[in-house]
Amino acid sequence: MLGALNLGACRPKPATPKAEISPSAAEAIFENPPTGSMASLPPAKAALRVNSARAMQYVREVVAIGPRPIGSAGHRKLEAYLRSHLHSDQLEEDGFTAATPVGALPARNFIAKFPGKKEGIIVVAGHYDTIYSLNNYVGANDSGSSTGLLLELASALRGKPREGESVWLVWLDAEEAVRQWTATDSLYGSRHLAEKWQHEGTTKKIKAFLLADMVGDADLNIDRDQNSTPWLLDTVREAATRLGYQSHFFARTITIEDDHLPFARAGVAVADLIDFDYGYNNVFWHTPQDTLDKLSPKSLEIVGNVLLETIHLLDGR
Ligand code: 1BN
Ligand code: ZN
Repeated sequence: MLGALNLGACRPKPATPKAEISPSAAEAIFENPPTGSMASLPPAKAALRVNSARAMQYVREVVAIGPRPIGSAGHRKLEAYLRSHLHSDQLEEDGFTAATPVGALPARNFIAKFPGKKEGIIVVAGHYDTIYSLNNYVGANDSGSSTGLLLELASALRGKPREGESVWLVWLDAEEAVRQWTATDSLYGSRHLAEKWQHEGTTKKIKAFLLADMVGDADLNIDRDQNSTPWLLDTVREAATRLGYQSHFFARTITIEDDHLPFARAGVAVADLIDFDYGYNNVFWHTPQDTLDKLSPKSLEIVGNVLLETIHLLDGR
């Protein structure tokens, strides 16, 4: 949707709150980083790291299922696949009905919980559905990469007691529009979960919401999104710089509507890590050319390790 995307200058520029975020929510997000966030000492223990080959294997297996739009056989297969990998991870299933332009469709978010010793929750999310009706579309990057990378993060976190905040990994459903991207035909899973968490009192415990979307492109250039929270983007940049990956981050500034928005509107600090330049001028996006051959395990490793390093930095703040 062109209305949702503003390809801005090719260099980072000061971010300003977008009109889509209410002034009060924006104020809460932009002005309330966790106490001492910028000046604290690094935490004692080293950050975890991902296994790039295993991450790529997860992506391969997800993509081998074929198209995964809501209501499809592929979607049900992927749900079973997620369950089989996450059953030991305090898995919560958040089933709901999406009211779409083509009628009511079953949808489901998956939440795997890795408890920490500190109060608070760091969320890492990505969507697992593919676009609704396009023949021969397997969505290797959008959404195979986020689905597989989150599974790898689960593998990295599993069985390792956490000193910091709890980490919740969230596989969001029904990000894609069923007909055409509008406020009501998109982001079904994230809108549902943000409302549920608000209701349950979870929102106020969330220290940061990190979103990964389209993170597998071999030519990795994560955009700086102006709907994300500046202090959290700065933390991501610091993590990337510590790992020597800064050249893959934030050379271009864009404004994107994605699964982070419902949480931003609820006052949560959010960062969308998305590479919205998939092939020259994004030509592979939402086309049958979104296939595995365009992806690289190295890109999954870069984003995965930057996410883990970001969690590590947040743990110490
Ligand atoms: C990202 C991947 N998005 C959909 N698939 C969100 C988006 C929607 C990005 C409209 C740009 C325009
Ligand atoms: Zn998409």
